Amino acid sequence: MNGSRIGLAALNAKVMSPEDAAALIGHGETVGMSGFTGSGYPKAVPLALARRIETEHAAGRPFKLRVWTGASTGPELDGALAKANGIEFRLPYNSDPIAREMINRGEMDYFDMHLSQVAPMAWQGFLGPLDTAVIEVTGIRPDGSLIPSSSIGNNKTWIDRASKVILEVNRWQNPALEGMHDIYYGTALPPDRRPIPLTRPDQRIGEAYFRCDPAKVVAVVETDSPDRNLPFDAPDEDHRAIAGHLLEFFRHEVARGRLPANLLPLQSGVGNIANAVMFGLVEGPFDGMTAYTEVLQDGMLALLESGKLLSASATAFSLSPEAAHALNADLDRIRDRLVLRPQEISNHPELIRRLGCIAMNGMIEADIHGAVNSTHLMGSRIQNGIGGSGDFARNAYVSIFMAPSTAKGGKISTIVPKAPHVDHINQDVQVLVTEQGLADLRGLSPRQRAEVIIENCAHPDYRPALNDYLARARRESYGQQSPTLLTEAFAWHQRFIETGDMRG
Ligand code: 0RQ
Repeated sequence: MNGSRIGLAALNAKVMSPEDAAALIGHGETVGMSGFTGSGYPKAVPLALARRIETEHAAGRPFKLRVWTGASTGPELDGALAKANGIEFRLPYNSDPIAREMINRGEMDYFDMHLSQVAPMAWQGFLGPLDTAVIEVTGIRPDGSLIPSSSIGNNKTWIDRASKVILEVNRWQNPALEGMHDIYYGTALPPDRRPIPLTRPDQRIGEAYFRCDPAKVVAVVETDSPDRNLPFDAPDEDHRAIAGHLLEFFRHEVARGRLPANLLPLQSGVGNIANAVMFGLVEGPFDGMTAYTEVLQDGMLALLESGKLLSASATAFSLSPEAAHALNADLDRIRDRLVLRPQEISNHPELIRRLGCIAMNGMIEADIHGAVNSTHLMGSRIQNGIGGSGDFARNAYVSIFMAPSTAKGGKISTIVPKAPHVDHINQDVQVLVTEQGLADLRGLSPRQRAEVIIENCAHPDYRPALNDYLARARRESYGQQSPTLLTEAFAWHQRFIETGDMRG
Protein backbone atom coordinates (compact mmCIF):
# COMPACT_ATOMS: atom_id res chain seq x y z
CA MET A 1 0.00 0.00 0.00
CA ASN A 2 1.52 3.31 -1.04
CA GLY A 3 0.50 5.80 1.63
CA SER A 4 2.51 8.67 0.18
CA ARG A 5 -0.59 10.52 -1.02
CA ILE A 6 -2.31 10.19 2.34
CA GLY A 7 -0.51 12.63 4.60
CA LEU A 8 -2.70 12.20 7.69
CA ALA A 9 -2.16 9.06 9.79
CA ALA A 10 -5.76 9.10 11.06
CA LEU A 11 -7.00 8.79 7.47
CA ASN A 12 -4.31 6.31 6.46
CA ALA A 13 -5.84 4.10 9.14
CA LYS A 14 -9.17 4.22 7.27
CA VAL A 15 -7.81 2.80 4.00
CA MET A 16 -9.95 -0.15 2.91
CA SER A 17 -11.09 -2.03 -0.19
CA PRO A 18 -13.72 -0.55 -2.52
CA GLU A 19 -16.04 -3.41 -1.48
CA ASP A 20 -15.73 -2.54 2.22
CA ALA A 21 -16.29 1.13 1.46
CA ALA A 22 -19.35 0.35 -0.69
CA ALA A 23 -20.77 -1.70 2.19
CA LEU A 24 -21.00 1.54 4.21
CA ILE A 25 -23.67 2.87 1.80
CA GLY A 26 -27.22 1.68 2.38
CA HIS A 27 -30.35 1.20 0.28
CA GLY A 28 -32.33 4.43 -0.11
CA GLU A 29 -29.39 6.74 0.57
CA THR A 30 -28.67 9.96 -1.27
CA VAL A 31 -25.07 9.90 -2.45
CA GLY A 32 -23.19 12.98 -3.67
CA MET A 33 -20.40 11.89 -5.99
CA SER A 34 -17.57 13.90 -7.50
CA GLY A 35 -17.29 14.05 -11.27
CA PHE A 36 -17.84 16.52 -14.05
CA THR A 37 -17.87 15.68 -17.78
CA GLY A 38 -15.84 12.53 -17.40
CA SER A 39 -13.16 13.84 -15.07
CA GLY A 40 -12.51 13.54 -11.37
CA TYR A 41 -15.27 11.00 -10.71
CA PRO A 42 -14.81 8.11 -8.24
CA LYS A 43 -14.02 4.92 -10.12
CA ALA A 44 -13.68 2.04 -7.64
CA VAL A 45 -16.45 2.57 -5.08
CA PRO A 46 -19.28 3.03 -7.64
CA LEU A 47 -18.17 -0.17 -9.43
CA ALA A 48 -18.13 -2.08 -6.13
CA LEU A 49 -21.50 -0.55 -5.29
CA ALA A 50 -22.92 -1.70 -8.63
CA ARG A 51 -21.74 -5.27 -7.95
CA ARG A 52 -23.31 -5.13 -4.51
CA ILE A 53 -26.61 -3.82 -5.93
CA GLU A 54 -26.69 -6.69 -8.44
CA THR A 55 -26.17 -9.19 -5.61
CA GLU A 56 -28.93 -7.59 -3.52
CA HIS A 57 -31.34 -7.60 -6.47
CA ALA A 58 -30.50 -11.23 -7.26
CA ALA A 59 -31.44 -12.08 -3.68
CA GLY A 60 -34.76 -10.28 -4.16
CA ARG A 61 -33.84 -7.32 -1.95
CA PRO A 62 -34.41 -3.72 -3.09
CA PHE A 63 -31.38 -1.43 -3.45
CA LYS A 64 -31.69 1.98 -5.05
CA LEU A 65 -29.85 5.25 -4.59
CA ARG A 66 -30.44 8.91 -5.28
CA VAL A 67 -27.29 10.08 -7.07
CA TRP A 68 -26.10 13.70 -7.22
CA THR A 69 -22.93 14.74 -9.05
CA GLY A 70 -21.31 17.80 -10.60
CA ALA A 71 -22.38 16.87 -14.13
CA SER A 72 -21.82 13.78 -16.30
CA THR A 73 -19.34 11.16 -15.07
CA GLY A 74 -17.95 7.97 -16.62
CA PRO A 75 -19.00 4.42 -17.39
CA GLU A 76 -17.69 3.18 -14.01
CA LEU A 77 -20.20 5.44 -12.23
CA ASP A 78 -23.35 6.31 -14.19
CA GLY A 79 -22.99 3.41 -16.62
CA ALA A 80 -22.36 0.73 -13.97
CA LEU A 81 -25.00 1.96 -11.50
CA ALA A 82 -27.62 2.38 -14.24
CA LYS A 83 -26.86 -1.08 -15.63
CA ALA A 84 -27.36 -2.51 -12.13
CA ASN A 85 -30.69 -0.66 -11.99
CA GLY A 86 -29.43 1.05 -8.84
CA ILE A 87 -30.37 4.69 -9.50
CA GLU A 88 -33.87 5.81 -8.62
CA PHE A 89 -33.24 9.57 -8.95
CA ARG A 90 -30.46 11.47 -10.68
CA LEU A 91 -29.38 15.12 -10.79
CA PRO A 92 -28.14 17.44 -12.31
CA TYR A 93 -26.84 16.22 -15.71
CA ASN A 94 -26.43 12.96 -17.56
CA SER A 95 -24.84 11.94 -20.83
CA ASP A 96 -24.43 8.23 -20.10
CA PRO A 97 -26.23 6.19 -22.81
CA ILE A 98 -27.51 3.45 -20.45
CA ALA A 99 -28.90 5.98 -17.96
CA ARG A 100 -30.36 8.00 -20.86
CA GLU A 101 -32.30 4.98 -22.10
CA MET A 102 -33.65 4.27 -18.62
CA ILE A 103 -34.71 7.90 -18.18
CA ASN A 104 -36.44 7.84 -21.56
CA ARG A 105 -38.24 4.58 -20.68
CA GLY A 106 -39.50 6.24 -17.48
CA GLU A 107 -37.47 3.92 -15.24
CA MET A 108 -35.28 6.62 -13.65
CA ASP A 109 -36.30 10.08 -12.45
CA TYR A 110 -33.99 12.81 -13.67
CA PHE A 111 -33.95 16.39 -12.37
CA ASP A 112 -32.19 18.25 -15.20
CA MET A 113 -31.10 21.59 -13.72
CA HIS A 114 -28.93 24.69 -14.14
CA LEU A 115 -25.49 23.65 -12.93
CA SER A 116 -24.85 26.88 -11.01
CA GLN A 117 -27.93 26.18 -8.90
CA VAL A 118 -27.11 22.70 -7.65
CA ALA A 119 -25.04 23.72 -4.61
CA PRO A 120 -27.36 26.53 -3.43
CA MET A 121 -30.39 24.27 -3.87
CA ALA A 122 -28.68 21.48 -1.91
CA TRP A 123 -28.23 24.03 0.90
CA GLN A 124 -31.85 25.19 0.68
CA GLY A 125 -32.81 21.72 1.88
CA PHE A 126 -35.80 20.75 -0.28
CA LEU A 127 -33.74 18.08 -2.05
CA GLY A 128 -33.46 16.25 1.27
CA PRO A 129 -30.41 15.32 3.32
CA LEU A 130 -27.18 14.10 1.76
CA ASP A 131 -26.14 10.84 3.38
CA THR A 132 -22.77 10.07 1.80
CA ALA A 133 -20.21 11.95 -0.26
CA VAL A 134 -17.91 9.86 -2.48
CA ILE A 135 -15.15 12.15 -3.69
CA GLU A 136 -12.06 11.51 -5.81
CA VAL A 137 -9.05 13.52 -4.66
CA THR A 138 -5.42 13.78 -5.75
CA GLY A 139 -4.15 13.53 -2.19
CA ILE A 140 -4.74 14.15 1.52
CA ARG A 141 -2.49 16.69 3.27
CA PRO A 142 -1.08 16.28 6.78
CA ASP A 143 -3.68 18.72 8.15
CA GLY A 144 -6.51 16.65 6.63
CA SER A 145 -7.31 19.13 3.86
CA LEU A 146 -7.85 17.56 0.45
CA ILE A 147 -6.05 18.19 -2.85
CA PRO A 148 -8.83 18.25 -5.46
CA SER A 149 -8.74 16.17 -8.62
CA SER A 150 -9.32 16.99 -12.31
CA SER A 151 -12.75 18.46 -11.62
CA ILE A 152 -14.26 20.43 -8.77
CA GLY A 153 -17.99 20.40 -9.53
CA ASN A 154 -20.02 20.33 -6.30
CA ASN A 155 -17.38 18.58 -4.18
CA LYS A 156 -17.08 21.36 -1.62
CA THR A 157 -20.83 21.26 -1.02
CA TRP A 158 -21.01 17.44 -0.90
CA ILE A 159 -18.15 17.30 1.65
CA ASP A 160 -19.78 20.03 3.78
CA ARG A 161 -23.35 18.65 3.58
CA ALA A 162 -22.83 14.87 3.81
CA SER A 163 -23.13 12.95 7.06
CA LYS A 164 -20.25 10.69 6.03
CA VAL A 165 -17.46 11.01 3.47
CA ILE A 166 -15.69 8.33 1.40
CA LEU A 167 -12.50 9.45 -0.33
CA GLU A 168 -10.92 7.87 -3.39
CA VAL A 169 -7.27 8.90 -3.60
CA ASN A 170 -6.36 8.42 -7.25
CA ARG A 171 -2.62 8.07 -7.91
CA TRP A 172 -3.26 8.43 -11.67
CA GLN A 173 -4.11 12.11 -11.12
CA ASN A 174 -1.08 14.31 -11.57
CA PRO A 175 0.38 15.71 -8.31
CA ALA A 176 0.99 18.91 -10.28
CA LEU A 177 -2.77 19.54 -10.00
CA GLU A 178 -2.00 20.80 -6.48
CA GLY A 179 -2.33 24.58 -6.43
CA MET A 180 -4.45 24.86 -9.58
CA HIS A 181 -7.75 24.93 -7.70
CA ASP A 182 -9.52 27.90 -6.17
CA ILE A 183 -12.17 26.88 -3.64
CA TYR A 184 -14.26 29.85 -2.57
CA TYR A 185 -15.78 29.48 0.89
CA GLY A 186 -17.69 32.77 0.90
CA THR A 187 -21.05 31.67 -0.55
CA ALA A 188 -24.16 31.74 1.63
CA LEU A 189 -27.93 31.64 1.35
CA PRO A 190 -30.00 34.83 1.45
CA PRO A 191 -30.21 37.07 3.42
CA ASP A 192 -26.46 36.58 4.07
CA ARG A 193 -25.22 36.62 0.47
CA ARG A 194 -22.37 39.03 -0.28
CA PRO A 195 -20.84 40.10 -3.62
CA ILE A 196 -18.35 37.53 -4.93
CA PRO A 197 -15.05 39.44 -5.23
CA LEU A 198 -13.96 38.16 -8.63
CA THR A 199 -13.34 40.72 -11.38
CA ARG A 200 -10.89 38.88 -13.69
CA PRO A 201 -11.12 35.34 -15.11
CA ASP A 202 -7.66 34.39 -13.79
CA GLN A 203 -8.17 35.81 -10.29
CA ARG A 204 -7.94 33.61 -7.19
CA ILE A 205 -10.40 34.37 -4.42
CA GLY A 206 -10.33 31.18 -2.35
CA GLU A 207 -8.18 28.31 -1.14
CA ALA A 208 -6.31 25.58 -3.02
CA TYR A 209 -7.80 22.75 -0.91
CA PHE A 210 -11.09 21.37 0.38
CA ARG A 211 -11.61 21.66 4.09
CA CYS A 212 -12.79 18.32 5.47
CA ASP A 213 -13.38 17.18 9.04
CA PRO A 214 -11.40 13.88 9.25
CA ALA A 215 -13.97 12.60 11.75
CA LYS A 216 -16.57 12.53 8.95
CA VAL A 217 -14.37 10.37 6.71
CA VAL A 218 -15.50 6.75 7.06
CA ALA A 219 -13.32 5.21 4.32
CA VAL A 220 -10.34 5.95 2.13
CA VAL A 221 -9.87 3.90 -1.05
CA GLU A 222 -6.71 4.06 -3.14
CA THR A 223 -7.03 3.88 -6.92
CA ASP A 224 -4.85 4.28 -9.99
CA SER A 225 -7.38 4.71 -12.81
CA PRO A 226 -7.54 7.18 -15.67
CA ASP A 227 -10.41 9.57 -16.27
CA ARG A 228 -12.43 8.11 -19.12
CA ASN A 229 -13.54 10.88 -21.42
CA LEU A 230 -14.90 10.31 -24.89
CA PRO A 231 -12.91 11.18 -27.99
CA PHE A 232 -14.05 14.11 -30.12
CA ASP A 233 -14.86 13.74 -33.80
CA ALA A 234 -12.33 15.45 -36.07
CA PRO A 235 -13.88 18.77 -37.16
CA ASP A 236 -15.85 18.18 -40.37
CA GLU A 237 -16.76 20.64 -43.12
CA ASP A 238 -19.90 21.84 -41.30
CA HIS A 239 -18.01 22.40 -38.05
CA ARG A 240 -15.34 24.36 -39.87
CA ALA A 241 -17.97 26.46 -41.65
CA ILE A 242 -19.66 27.27 -38.31
CA ALA A 243 -16.30 28.26 -36.83
CA GLY A 244 -15.64 30.42 -39.90
CA HIS A 245 -18.96 32.30 -39.57
CA LEU A 246 -18.27 32.93 -35.88
CA LEU A 247 -14.78 34.25 -36.50
CA GLU A 248 -16.17 36.56 -39.15
CA PHE A 249 -18.77 37.81 -36.66
CA PHE A 250 -16.08 38.50 -34.04
CA ARG A 251 -13.96 40.38 -36.60
CA HIS A 252 -17.01 42.44 -37.55
CA GLU A 253 -17.84 43.24 -33.90
CA VAL A 254 -14.24 44.27 -33.15
CA ALA A 255 -14.15 46.46 -36.27
CA ARG A 256 -17.29 48.27 -35.09
CA GLY A 257 -15.92 48.71 -31.57
CA ARG A 258 -18.56 46.46 -30.01
CA LEU A 259 -15.98 43.94 -28.78
CA PRO A 260 -12.40 44.64 -27.64
CA ALA A 261 -9.58 43.42 -29.90
CA ASN A 262 -8.84 40.50 -27.55
CA LEU A 263 -12.59 39.72 -27.36
CA LEU A 264 -14.20 39.10 -23.95
CA PRO A 265 -13.87 36.00 -21.73
CA LEU A 266 -14.89 32.99 -23.81
CA GLN A 267 -17.32 30.33 -22.66
CA SER A 268 -17.32 27.29 -24.87
CA GLY A 269 -19.91 24.54 -24.40
CA VAL A 270 -19.74 20.78 -24.68
CA GLY A 271 -19.59 18.74 -27.86
CA ASN A 272 -17.83 18.55 -31.18
CA ILE A 273 -18.85 21.92 -32.58
CA ALA A 274 -17.72 23.91 -29.54
CA ASN A 275 -14.45 22.01 -29.73
CA ALA A 276 -14.07 22.83 -33.44
CA VAL A 277 -14.72 26.55 -32.82
CA MET A 278 -11.85 26.62 -30.33
CA PHE A 279 -9.58 25.04 -32.95
CA GLY A 280 -10.85 27.71 -35.39
CA LEU A 281 -9.74 30.44 -32.98
CA VAL A 282 -6.22 28.96 -32.97
CA GLU A 283 -6.05 29.95 -36.66
CA GLY A 284 -7.86 33.26 -36.12
CA PRO A 285 -6.52 36.79 -35.70
CA PHE A 286 -7.30 37.33 -32.01
CA ASP A 287 -4.59 37.45 -29.34
CA GLY A 288 -4.54 37.99 -25.61
CA MET A 289 -7.83 36.14 -25.06
CA THR A 290 -9.13 34.74 -21.78
CA ALA A 291 -11.72 32.08 -20.98
CA TYR A 292 -14.27 31.93 -18.18
CA THR A 293 -16.03 28.70 -18.87
CA GLU A 294 -17.31 25.45 -17.46
CA VAL A 295 -15.18 22.79 -19.13
CA LEU A 296 -11.82 22.74 -20.85
CA GLN A 297 -12.01 20.63 -24.01
CA ASP A 298 -9.13 19.76 -26.35
CA GLY A 299 -9.68 22.88 -28.48
CA MET A 300 -9.40 25.18 -25.47
CA LEU A 301 -6.14 23.48 -24.51
CA ALA A 302 -4.80 23.95 -28.04
CA LEU A 303 -5.74 27.61 -27.82
CA LEU A 304 -3.83 27.92 -24.52
CA GLU A 305 -0.82 26.19 -26.00
CA SER A 306 -0.91 28.46 -29.05
CA GLY A 307 -0.35 31.41 -26.71
CA LYS A 308 -3.46 33.18 -28.04
CA LEU A 309 -5.41 32.29 -24.92
CA LEU A 310 -3.64 33.74 -21.89
CA SER A 311 -5.59 31.98 -19.16
CA ALA A 312 -8.66 29.84 -18.58
CA SER A 313 -10.99 29.34 -15.65
CA ALA A 314 -13.31 26.30 -15.51
CA THR A 315 -14.65 23.68 -13.15
CA ALA A 316 -13.36 20.61 -14.99
CA PHE A 317 -11.26 19.18 -17.75
CA SER A 318 -13.26 17.46 -20.47
CA LEU A 319 -10.54 16.06 -22.67
CA SER A 320 -10.28 13.26 -25.20
CA PRO A 321 -8.32 10.25 -23.85
CA GLU A 322 -5.29 11.28 -25.93
CA ALA A 323 -5.35 14.88 -24.68
CA ALA A 324 -5.93 13.74 -21.08
CA HIS A 325 -2.92 11.42 -21.17
CA ALA A 326 -0.74 14.02 -22.89
CA LEU A 327 -1.71 16.71 -20.39
CA ASN A 328 -1.21 14.36 -17.46
CA ALA A 329 2.29 13.60 -18.69
CA ASP A 330 3.19 17.29 -18.89
CA LEU A 331 0.79 19.42 -16.88
CA ASP A 332 3.53 21.87 -15.91
CA ARG A 333 3.51 23.46 -19.34
CA ILE A 334 0.20 25.21 -18.74
CA ARG A 335 -0.73 24.72 -15.08
CA ASP A 336 -0.01 28.33 -14.08
CA ARG A 337 -2.56 29.59 -16.59
CA LEU A 338 -5.46 27.39 -15.46
CA VAL A 339 -7.82 27.74 -12.49
CA LEU A 340 -10.43 25.13 -11.52
CA ARG A 341 -13.33 26.39 -9.36
CA PRO A 342 -16.55 25.05 -7.83
CA GLN A 343 -19.33 25.01 -10.43
CA GLU A 344 -21.40 27.47 -8.42
CA ILE A 345 -18.54 29.96 -9.12
CA SER A 346 -17.51 28.89 -12.66
CA ASN A 347 -21.16 29.22 -13.72
CA HIS A 348 -22.25 32.00 -11.38
CA PRO A 349 -24.72 34.42 -13.07
CA GLU A 350 -23.26 37.39 -11.13
CA LEU A 351 -19.75 36.67 -12.45
CA ILE A 352 -20.79 35.81 -16.01
CA ARG A 353 -22.69 39.11 -16.21
CA ARG A 354 -19.82 41.10 -14.63
CA LEU A 355 -17.09 39.61 -16.83
CA GLY A 356 -19.22 39.89 -19.98
CA CYS A 357 -18.67 36.37 -21.28
CA ILE A 358 -19.10 35.39 -24.92
CA ALA A 359 -21.27 32.28 -24.54
CA MET A 360 -21.04 29.67 -27.32
CA ASN A 361 -23.20 26.59 -26.88
CA GLY A 362 -24.48 23.74 -29.00
CA MET A 363 -28.20 23.22 -29.60
CA ILE A 364 -30.54 20.54 -30.83
CA GLU A 365 -32.79 22.97 -32.69
CA ALA A 366 -33.92 26.59 -32.83
CA ASP A 367 -37.28 27.87 -33.92
CA ILE A 368 -37.82 30.68 -36.36
CA HIS A 369 -38.32 33.15 -33.49
CA GLY A 370 -35.01 32.20 -31.93
CA ALA A 371 -36.09 30.01 -29.01
CA VAL A 372 -33.57 27.19 -28.50
CA ASN A 373 -33.98 23.58 -27.49
CA SER A 374 -30.76 22.12 -26.02
CA THR A 375 -32.12 19.02 -24.38
CA HIS A 376 -35.14 17.18 -25.83
CA LEU A 377 -35.50 15.24 -29.10
CA MET A 378 -39.01 15.54 -30.55
CA GLY A 379 -40.14 17.37 -27.44
CA SER A 380 -39.95 14.38 -25.13
CA ARG A 381 -36.72 12.33 -25.29
CA ILE A 382 -33.87 13.74 -23.20
CA GLN A 383 -30.47 13.86 -24.91
CA ASN A 384 -28.19 15.18 -22.12
CA GLY A 385 -29.48 18.13 -20.11
CA ILE A 386 -29.34 21.92 -19.95
CA GLY A 387 -25.99 21.80 -18.16
CA GLY A 388 -24.43 25.22 -17.85
CA SER A 389 -25.89 26.56 -21.08
CA GLY A 390 -28.67 28.47 -19.27
CA ASP A 391 -26.32 29.92 -16.66
CA PHE A 392 -24.25 31.41 -19.46
CA ALA A 393 -26.88 32.18 -22.11
CA ARG A 394 -29.04 34.41 -19.94
CA ASN A 395 -26.13 36.36 -18.44
CA ALA A 396 -23.62 36.55 -21.29
CA TYR A 397 -22.53 39.69 -23.13
CA VAL A 398 -23.32 37.86 -26.34
CA SER A 399 -25.21 34.56 -26.28
CA ILE A 400 -24.53 32.34 -29.30
CA PHE A 401 -26.05 28.95 -30.17
CA MET A 402 -24.83 26.73 -32.96
CA ALA A 403 -25.65 23.48 -34.78
CA PRO A 404 -25.52 22.06 -38.28
CA SER A 405 -28.70 23.07 -40.16
CA THR A 406 -29.80 19.43 -40.43
CA ALA A 407 -29.49 16.30 -38.30
CA LYS A 408 -29.82 12.58 -39.00
CA GLY A 409 -28.34 12.75 -42.48
CA GLY A 410 -30.57 15.60 -43.62
CA LYS A 411 -33.87 14.04 -42.49
CA ILE A 412 -34.35 16.66 -39.76
CA SER A 413 -34.14 20.44 -40.02
CA THR A 414 -32.61 22.02 -36.93
CA ILE A 415 -34.47 25.23 -37.81
CA VAL A 416 -38.15 24.54 -37.09
CA PRO A 417 -41.43 26.49 -36.96
CA LYS A 418 -41.78 25.98 -33.20
CA ALA A 419 -39.45 24.22 -30.77
CA PRO A 420 -41.52 21.56 -28.99
CA HIS A 421 -39.29 22.03 -25.95
CA VAL A 422 -37.61 25.33 -25.05
CA ASP A 423 -34.56 25.69 -22.80
CA HIS A 424 -33.55 29.19 -23.90
CA ILE A 425 -36.27 31.72 -24.61
CA ASN A 426 -35.75 34.10 -27.52
CA GLN A 427 -34.64 36.88 -25.16
CA ASP A 428 -31.64 34.71 -24.18
CA VAL A 429 -30.58 33.91 -27.74
CA GLN A 430 -28.76 36.66 -29.59
CA VAL A 431 -26.89 34.87 -32.34
CA LEU A 432 -27.66 31.61 -34.20
CA VAL A 433 -25.08 29.90 -36.38
CA THR A 434 -25.32 26.94 -38.73
CA GLU A 435 -22.98 25.93 -41.55
CA GLN A 436 -25.29 27.96 -43.83
CA GLY A 437 -24.58 31.24 -42.06
CA LEU A 438 -25.07 33.42 -39.00
CA ALA A 439 -28.20 35.25 -37.83
CA ASP A 440 -27.53 38.27 -35.62
CA LEU A 441 -30.84 38.57 -33.78
CA ARG A 442 -29.92 41.42 -31.46
CA GLY A 443 -32.54 44.14 -31.49
CA LEU A 444 -34.93 42.26 -33.79
CA SER A 445 -38.62 41.54 -33.16
CA PRO A 446 -39.84 37.92 -33.54
CA ARG A 447 -41.26 38.76 -37.00
CA GLN A 448 -37.91 40.15 -38.12
CA ARG A 449 -36.05 37.25 -36.55
CA ALA A 450 -38.05 34.68 -38.51
CA GLU A 451 -36.93 36.13 -41.85
CA VAL A 452 -33.26 36.37 -40.89
CA ILE A 453 -33.13 32.90 -39.33
CA ILE A 454 -34.75 31.16 -42.32
CA GLU A 455 -32.65 33.12 -44.81
CA ASN A 456 -29.27 32.80 -43.04
CA CYS A 457 -29.44 29.54 -41.08
CA ALA A 458 -31.96 27.09 -42.57
CA HIS A 459 -30.79 24.43 -45.02
CA PRO A 460 -31.86 25.24 -48.62
CA ASP A 461 -33.84 21.94 -48.73
CA TYR A 462 -36.07 23.21 -45.89
CA ARG A 463 -36.23 26.92 -46.71
CA PRO A 464 -39.27 26.72 -49.05
CA ALA A 465 -41.34 24.81 -46.45
CA LEU A 466 -40.34 27.22 -43.69
CA ASN A 467 -41.08 30.28 -45.86
CA ASP A 468 -44.43 28.81 -46.87
CA TYR A 469 -45.29 28.19 -43.20
CA LEU A 470 -44.21 31.73 -42.28
CA ALA A 471 -46.28 33.30 -45.06
CA ARG A 472 -49.41 31.45 -43.92
CA ALA A 473 -48.69 32.18 -40.24
CA ARG A 474 -48.55 35.86 -41.15
CA ARG A 475 -52.03 35.57 -42.62
CA GLU A 476 -53.73 33.13 -40.28
CA SER A 477 -52.04 33.28 -36.85
CA TYR A 478 -54.17 34.29 -33.85
CA GLY A 479 -51.68 37.11 -33.13
CA GLN A 480 -48.92 38.77 -35.09
CA GLN A 481 -46.25 39.39 -32.43
CA SER A 482 -44.89 35.83 -32.89
CA PRO A 483 -46.91 34.41 -35.83
CA THR A 484 -47.60 30.71 -35.13
CA LEU A 485 -49.95 28.06 -36.50
CA LEU A 486 -50.22 25.83 -33.46
CA THR A 487 -51.43 22.56 -34.98
CA GLU A 488 -49.16 22.78 -37.99
CA ALA A 489 -46.09 23.77 -35.96
CA PHE A 490 -46.15 20.57 -33.95
CA ALA A 491 -47.25 18.46 -36.94
CA TRP A 492 -43.75 19.26 -38.30
CA HIS A 493 -42.17 17.10 -35.55
CA GLN A 494 -45.01 14.57 -35.51
CA ARG A 495 -44.22 13.87 -39.17
CA PHE A 496 -40.71 12.76 -38.21
CA ILE A 497 -42.04 10.49 -35.45
CA GLU A 498 -44.44 8.88 -37.95
CA THR A 499 -42.25 8.67 -41.06
CA GLY A 500 -38.66 9.07 -39.80
CA ASP A 501 -38.25 12.11 -42.04
CA MET A 502 -39.39 15.70 -41.56
CA ARG A 503 -39.78 16.03 -45.32
CA GLY A 504 -41.95 12.89 -45.40
O1 0RQ B 1 -27.48 11.75 -31.88
O2 0RQ B 1 -25.42 10.44 -32.16
O3 0RQ B 1 -27.65 9.33 -31.90
O4 0RQ B 1 -27.09 10.59 -34.01
O5 0RQ B 1 -28.32 14.49 -30.98
O6 0RQ B 1 -25.80 15.63 -31.59
O7 0RQ B 1 -24.58 16.46 -33.57
O8 0RQ B 1 -23.38 14.94 -31.89
O9 0RQ B 1 -24.04 17.37 -31.37
O10 0RQ B 1 -22.13 16.83 -29.74
O11 0RQ B 1 -22.62 19.15 -30.64
O12 0RQ B 1 -24.17 18.07 -29.02
C1 0RQ B 1 -27.12 20.06 -27.94
C2 0RQ B 1 -26.66 17.65 -27.54
C3 0RQ B 1 -25.26 18.96 -29.16
C4 0RQ B 1 -25.01 19.39 -26.72
C5 0RQ B 1 -26.03 19.01 -27.82
C6 0RQ B 1 -28.90 14.21 -32.26
C7 0RQ B 1 -27.72 13.81 -33.12
C8 0RQ B 1 -26.90 13.01 -32.12
C9 0RQ B 1 -25.95 14.79 -30.51
P1 0RQ B 1 -26.86 10.42 -32.55
P2 0RQ B 1 -24.36 16.03 -32.16
P3 0RQ B 1 -23.11 17.84 -30.20
C10 0RQ B 1 -22.38 23.89 -20.98
C11 0RQ B 1 -22.94 23.54 -22.23
C12 0RQ B 1 -26.70 20.95 -23.66
C13 0RQ B 1 -25.74 21.19 -22.53
C14 0RQ B 1 -24.87 22.38 -22.80
C15 0RQ B 1 -25.67 19.47 -25.35
C16 0RQ B 1 -27.10 13.79 -30.83
O13 0RQ B 1 -24.43 20.61 -27.03
O14 0RQ B 1 -25.85 18.48 -24.68
O15 0RQ B 1 -25.09 23.18 -23.68
N1 0RQ B 1 -26.03 20.71 -24.92
N2 0RQ B 1 -23.86 22.48 -22.03
O16 0RQ B 1 -28.14 13.06 -34.22
C17 0RQ B 1 -33.08 14.99 -33.46
C18 0RQ B 1 -32.41 17.19 -33.83
C19 0RQ B 1 -31.08 16.83 -33.45
C20 0RQ B 1 -30.86 15.50 -33.09
C21 0RQ B 1 -29.00 16.63 -32.89
N3 0RQ B 1 -32.71 18.43 -34.20
N4 0RQ B 1 -33.35 16.25 -33.80
N5 0RQ B 1 -31.83 14.58 -33.08
N6 0RQ B 1 -29.56 15.42 -32.75
N7 0RQ B 1 -29.92 17.50 -33.35
C22 0RQ B 1 -20.91 23.98 -21.08
C23 0RQ B 1 -20.41 25.26 -20.54
O17 0RQ B 1 -19.27 25.54 -20.57
C24 0RQ B 1 -21.40 26.16 -19.97
